[in-house]
Amino acid sequence: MAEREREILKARLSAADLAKLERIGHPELDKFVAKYIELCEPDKALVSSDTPEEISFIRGEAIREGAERKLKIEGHTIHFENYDDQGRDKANTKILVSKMVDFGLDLNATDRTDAVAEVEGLMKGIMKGHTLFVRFYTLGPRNSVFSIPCVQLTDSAYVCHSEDLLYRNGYEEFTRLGREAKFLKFVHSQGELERGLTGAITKNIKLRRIYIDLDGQTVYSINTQYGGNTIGLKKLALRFAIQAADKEGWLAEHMFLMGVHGPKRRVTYFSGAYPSLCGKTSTSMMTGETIVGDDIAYLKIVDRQVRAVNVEKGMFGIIQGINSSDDPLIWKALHNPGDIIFSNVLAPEDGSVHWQGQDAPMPEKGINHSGDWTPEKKDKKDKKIPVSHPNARFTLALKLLSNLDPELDNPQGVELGGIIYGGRDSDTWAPVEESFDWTHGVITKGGSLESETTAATLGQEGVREFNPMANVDFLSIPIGKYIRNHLEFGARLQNPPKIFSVNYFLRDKQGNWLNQKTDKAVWLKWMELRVHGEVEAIKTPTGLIPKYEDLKSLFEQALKRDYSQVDYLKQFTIRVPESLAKIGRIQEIYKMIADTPPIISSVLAEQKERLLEARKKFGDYIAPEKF
Ligand code: SPV
Ligand code: MN
Repeated sequence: MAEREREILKARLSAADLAKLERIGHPELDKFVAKYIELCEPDKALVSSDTPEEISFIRGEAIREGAERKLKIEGHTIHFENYDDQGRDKANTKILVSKMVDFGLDLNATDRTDAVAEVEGLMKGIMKGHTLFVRFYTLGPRNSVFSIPCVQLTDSAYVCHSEDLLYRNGYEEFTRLGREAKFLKFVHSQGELERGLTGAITKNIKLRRIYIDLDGQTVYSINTQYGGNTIGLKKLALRFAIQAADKEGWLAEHMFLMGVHGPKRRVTYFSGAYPSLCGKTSTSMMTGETIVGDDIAYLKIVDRQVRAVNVEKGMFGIIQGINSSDDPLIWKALHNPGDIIFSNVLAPEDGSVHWQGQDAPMPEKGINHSGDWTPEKKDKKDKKIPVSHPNARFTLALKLLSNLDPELDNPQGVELGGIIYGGRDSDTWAPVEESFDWTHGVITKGGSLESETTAATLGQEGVREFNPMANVDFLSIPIGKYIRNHLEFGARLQNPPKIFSVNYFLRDKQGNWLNQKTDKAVWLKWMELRVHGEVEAIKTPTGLIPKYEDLKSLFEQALKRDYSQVDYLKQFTIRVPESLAKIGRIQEIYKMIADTPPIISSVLAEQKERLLEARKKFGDYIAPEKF
């Protein structure tokens, strides 16, 4: 270790902890740790080599610091953030670039030199009175072509606790790789804390900054506590992974990964990309299937097949709406002993928790994301404050779930049979539809994904937002390039996974939902059969849809429910005006995006032609039997 770094580190680290860094022996790592110790001035720093004692000590620190409180079920804790810090801060999350690039869409990029100077200025002395934790993790399974080593510096024991649940510990991997390790760097500080009813909360929300330095492969996150802003390995690392994937010819996606169980014990793996709050986690948790992951997957080509891994090993899931009938497996995990963090839900005095959409009577009072709470409490805009925040979450390791797929840690990943894209769409897409081929799927499904805004995000409800591959919030390369990479990826495959769309949010003209939450179990079974060519489909202008008889028997098998022809007709009628309007919107967007692959406009134009033809023959709303 260089003398200068040794001096700085010695002042804040125990001899044993210094030795942990020396065992890795990576000069860039030493420099990184020393630099931020010098700048942020924590009272002390701890290096963890991932022993159970260290991990349990840090977990205890989260409680001692006031970031978490114990609940009555063994292993459960509750954590709160500042009332204005309970979601991803898109405005203050910026990607730093040394040369301005035309990304096609506004990705909130800014000049690197100025932004680094700004954020480092704000970081001066920011950890005074705090302990800095130095932690090692890997994205993806260890010792695998998929894995990416990461170093997290944070003064939050809650962030460490969350990462211990969500990611594979990486100290061993760093010692194995030594100075060969090419790693991603994350530095986080909660900033100055305010102590109140909800614990130790970040005070200076106005100085919240989440800066992703693409050239420096470093993320700065300060004055925030919400996991999506602070847990470096989650969406912050995804920006780097997308860049690496772009350079190396693979895909880094906002996708679940699950095993769908077909006839004769066959398991077919699917990945699925949906914007936040569109049913991604609940799909991956369908009863009867097995989960590999619910949020981020890496896809690589091995022997001309797609193999995929879950980047994580835990779940940071939305808790709103989780109840014993719709999500029985999560519900069970949340009501049994185990290491679980609840955030921004209601904590009544008896040590239980309560959230919106739970099937239990609502408590009269308690402490929630807004502080002291009763059902009458209103916010500054005179709106009733719900019992829990719409983005309230639970964090747990997947091993707590009874439906965990055995392949989670397979360093080779799983072979992918199908890819699903889903958004919140009240009037256009059918509940499930297969694309004609890879290119058609990339362009008209993933690349045309839109989602209607919900009450969970700021701004107007029901506005359609373009969100290609549900990954737009995390892109770090030009959008045209990103889509092109998908097209080229498919061209290298012998037998590409089938691409499907799903829509759980279809309504009739009166605004009634056309599906029940559990219907997705049937769509999954149908897609599984399609991957193996075991069920026929109807060819419509927009894709391939199920036949009534097949769904009827799948509803019977999977849900023990009768499925009527009337329901089928409502759900699968081709809605020509809405489909044409959608193509129009998507065409307009791609026209404005530089470097759009020309095939996008021809595939969309062909789809439009097919719809116009059909309209001539059959009118605006066409029953599937017409095709
Ligand atoms: C999402 O919003 O898509 C999440 C949670 O998975 S966050 O970590 O905030 O991205
Ligand atoms: Mn997500």
